[in-house]
Amino acid sequence: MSFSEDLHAALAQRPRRISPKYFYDDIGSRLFEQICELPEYYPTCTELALLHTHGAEMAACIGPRAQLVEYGAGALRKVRGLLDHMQAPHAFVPVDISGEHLLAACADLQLAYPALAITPVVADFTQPHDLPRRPVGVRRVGFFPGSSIGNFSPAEALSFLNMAAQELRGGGLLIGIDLIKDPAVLHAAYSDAAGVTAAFNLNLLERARRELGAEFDATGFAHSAFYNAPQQRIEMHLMSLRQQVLSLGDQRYEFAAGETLHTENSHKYSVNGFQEQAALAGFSAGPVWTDARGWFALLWLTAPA
Ligand code: AVI
Repeated sequence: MSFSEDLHAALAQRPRRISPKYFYDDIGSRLFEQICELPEYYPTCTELALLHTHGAEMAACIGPRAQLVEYGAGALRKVRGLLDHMQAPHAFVPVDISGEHLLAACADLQLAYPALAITPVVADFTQPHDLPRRPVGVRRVGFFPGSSIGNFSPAEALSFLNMAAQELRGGGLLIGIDLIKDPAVLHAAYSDAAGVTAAFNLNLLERARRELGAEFDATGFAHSAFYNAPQQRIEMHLMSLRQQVLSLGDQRYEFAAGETLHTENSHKYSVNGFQEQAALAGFSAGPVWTDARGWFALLWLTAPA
């Protein structure tokens, strides 16, 4: 489905909701990089610190001569914490849907690791995809940092884990998850003082204006982010501040005051709860690395044989 088809479908249904994948056009991707630098957005710096401090232990789990597959590779900053310690890596295989960004990030990485075989795969890793062949004696290991799995629904998360368990048979998965914590910390992280997350959320509508000619009053929508405790997730919405109409193509979509377009879920986990989910897909739990505040975790999961 295209952005246009998905947006029409999202606006026609109640409650209104759309996939967060539409955040990431060029402007949205740049805004996300800015979010990662915000003082309130702890996941990025916490995970980078874990990789920096425990990279050697993680590389020991990965083992020698591994084919390392990164799912949804962004700027390829985090993998450096592993590559610095991995023993004779066979290849690094970043998989990402955005070919242009992926190739640019690979070129940068190659400069820093000239001897590393980098084989980018331009694909949506949530859909069936091909990976480079894995020679006999080479272990395939997945890397899925950033708690990106938190943006999947529980069913999507399980289907990712099922796919990964098959693709990584005989190897393992190193995955970052954001942990359940004081909602005040979460609220600050998803409604930052500088308003970058608000701009990131509102960019979805701006993108619809740029790409699809959508017409609406930008001052009529506000960023809304809150922790839904029973569902253990941050929800992001675009909330209509008054009764208004958004036009898309030849359709007019009415918004009541307070009505929202639900744009993202960001699930938070307990370590045990996540390990139980992974076990349903056939993974067995291994070492876990968390920060002193217990806000974020990297988990090693052994794939089925
Ligand atoms: C990409 N993903 C893991 C981010 C998150 O925290 O769920 C996206 C994000 N949304 C708002 N801020 C960051």
